[in-house]
Amino acid sequence: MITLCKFGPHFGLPDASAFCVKAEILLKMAGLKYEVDLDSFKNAPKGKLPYINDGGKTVGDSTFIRLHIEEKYGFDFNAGLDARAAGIAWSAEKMCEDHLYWVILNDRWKNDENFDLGPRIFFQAAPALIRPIITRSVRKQIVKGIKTHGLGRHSDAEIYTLAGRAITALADILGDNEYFMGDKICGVDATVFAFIDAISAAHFNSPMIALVEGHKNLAAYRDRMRAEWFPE
Ligand SMILES: N[C@@H](CCC(=O)N[C@@H](CS)C(=O)NCC(=O)O)C(=O)O
Repeated sequence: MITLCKFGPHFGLPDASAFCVKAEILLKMAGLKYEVDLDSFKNAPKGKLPYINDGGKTVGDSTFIRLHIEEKYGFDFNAGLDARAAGIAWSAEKMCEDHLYWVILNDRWKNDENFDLGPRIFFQAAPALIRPIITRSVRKQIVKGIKTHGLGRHSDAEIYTLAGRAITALADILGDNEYFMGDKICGVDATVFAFIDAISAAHFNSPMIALVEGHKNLAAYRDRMRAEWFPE
């Protein structure tokens, strides 16, 4: 049996982390049975979620989970894509994970109002006496990480200019397709959906909502994917 370790649904999203949503869709897409564990962050092999335990083997990181499914179960997440399409799909996936991810972090962790609406809940389990210290220290560390990455050195206006270009690029690749790369679902859909859904979450206040809604095809794709993979 496969166990998927993730954070759990928050903020009106299937999971607080887009990487966990991606991993869960990949498991579903491959038709694998799995159970969910929301309480094992402490055992994460890379200190991050998601990870899976598959019959005693632990695999950390959503992309390595994908590779594990491909290798162990022979499922081809690129089925039907030629080399050029597979290249575009991989580039789009990494633009979501290594670029838009930082915009999501910036929106949720730097902005005071969004921090109170979102990440602050992760510290509720900490003892009341030290909760403010832990909350402040982790928040400071994450905001520093966004700066170290580089995105955090831009003004908000500059960040949303860059993010807007990335959203437009995704909307342009999607075009009138049913799925991201055409009429058939493939691995990249798990990632693009997860990040578009997270970045446009109505729970938070962000210009990203209007940027996504401004692309009718992308917003409709997000809604279709949500209905298909998380009907609950
Ligand atoms: N490259 C990883 C990224 C996973 C990741 O960044 N997870 C974040 C949540 S979005 C996490 O677990 N953060 C907790 C921490 O850093 O302490 C993947 O694809 O799974």
